[in-house]
Amino acid sequence: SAAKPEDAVKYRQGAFQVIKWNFGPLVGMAKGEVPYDAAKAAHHAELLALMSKEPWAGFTADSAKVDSDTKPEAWSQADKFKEHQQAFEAAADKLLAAAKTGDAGALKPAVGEVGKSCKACHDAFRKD
Ligand code: ASC
Repeated sequence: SAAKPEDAVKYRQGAFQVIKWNFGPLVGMAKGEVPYDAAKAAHHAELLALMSKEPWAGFTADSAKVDSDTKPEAWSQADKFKEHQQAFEAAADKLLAAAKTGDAGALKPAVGEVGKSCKACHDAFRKD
């Protein structure tokens, strides 16, 4: 890749920030801490589903040597890392479908599944 390894790290970190920024309000609605708003839920879920596909481009081979929050296993166990990526993307797609129904009750379990996929990948591949 032509991208500098440090820029690849910044790219994936930026993507995760956008993901976090949009997942937060969905968690708030699922917990009842923020009033349910179908339009806002759909907006955040759209961005989450789109951005769920994006951080992976920043895990370039040569960025493995840049110190970051990512464990070396993300590269040495690439198949497993990919499975986690795909699980997250699938959960984000399901959350988008749930948000589009406009049914507040559908949001909570779908948000829970996304959160589980975040945590599973962090447990395996993110430094603590
Ligand atoms: C978040 C966030 C995560 C996930 C995870 C879910 O809001 O920043 O990394 O949810 O905590 O278990």
